[in-house]
Amino acid sequence: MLIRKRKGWEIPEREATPESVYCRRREILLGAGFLGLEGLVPAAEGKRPLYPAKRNPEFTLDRPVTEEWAATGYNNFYEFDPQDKQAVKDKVGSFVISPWKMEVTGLVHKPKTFDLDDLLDMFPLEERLYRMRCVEAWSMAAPWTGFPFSNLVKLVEPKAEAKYVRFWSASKPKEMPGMRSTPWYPWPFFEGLRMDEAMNPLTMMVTGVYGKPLPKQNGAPVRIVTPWKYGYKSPKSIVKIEFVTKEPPTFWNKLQSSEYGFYSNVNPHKPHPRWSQASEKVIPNMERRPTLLYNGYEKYVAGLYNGKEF
Ligand SMILES: Nc1nc2c(c(=O)[nH]1)N[C@H]1C(S)=C(S)[C@@H](COP(=O)(O)O)O[C@H]1N2
Ligand SMILES: [Mo]
Repeated sequence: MLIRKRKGWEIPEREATPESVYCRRREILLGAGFLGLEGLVPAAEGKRPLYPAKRNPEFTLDRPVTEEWAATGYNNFYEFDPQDKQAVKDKVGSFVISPWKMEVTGLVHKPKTFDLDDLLDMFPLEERLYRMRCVEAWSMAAPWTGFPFSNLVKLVEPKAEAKYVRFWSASKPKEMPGMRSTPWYPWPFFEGLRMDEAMNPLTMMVTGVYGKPLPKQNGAPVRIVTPWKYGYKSPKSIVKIEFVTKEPPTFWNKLQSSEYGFYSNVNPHKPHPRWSQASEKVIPNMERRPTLLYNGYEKYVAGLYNGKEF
């Protein structure tokens, strides 16, 4: 549900209410009528608006936020089009994203299948400005909305043997023309993170961008974002998450292990076998900028590694 940008005076209780309460949209909208907000919220359901979520000021950028038309019009989502990034947005029309179930299973004490609506009610949403770097060397910066993935991990209570997390994207060939045109790919798209990477405060479960629900081409209705890694470590349209003991296989590693490792941390000093990673091209104008180690997130993630995991 989209609403116009509110002015500060319109929701004084926003300041008076703890964030955790404010963002739970099934909370009764106390005083909404008094404040004249009936037209802005689905009062009949007693829900609060999810978007736009309050921006977390901790995450700042060294560059402008990519314009929305560019970030939602230039996409890697091979299930829809494995060649033309600008065509993905035009091929997602048949993709059904509601209802949506996401199963969380494996080595956990409390496995659970979430309905997307329930997931949205579970944790307060926040907006974060993150840089994003594709292994192909294009980059952008987007205002993602979601919650720390660690919130979900804690909720399902991983067992001590759980050392890695596996992710599976949706597999709906009837709705995904790129899957049909590339039957030789090992569909569905699958990815993974080490447990400490999954628990890192940077790792976000994302449901929105630009103050609205995620567009389909950006991974609706729910994806992961790991901004210190190349883009393919941020799987889109997730249907299943599994906690496992061993390092899981990943889609691009399975296809070409010499070019795409499990860690895939952004590193200007480690060239891709077929191109340099020393600089990146910022969409949409493709002006060059130097690539940053861990995409500029060294202070958050360098402690996870011994310096060799790239
Ligand atoms: N399921 C799935 N997830 C995916 C991909 C994909 O093809 N399929 N592409 C990845 C790659 S290579 C990148 S760079 C990012 C792009 O995200 P964006 O289109 O939102 O910028 O999504 C990642 N997640
Ligand atoms: Mo990518």
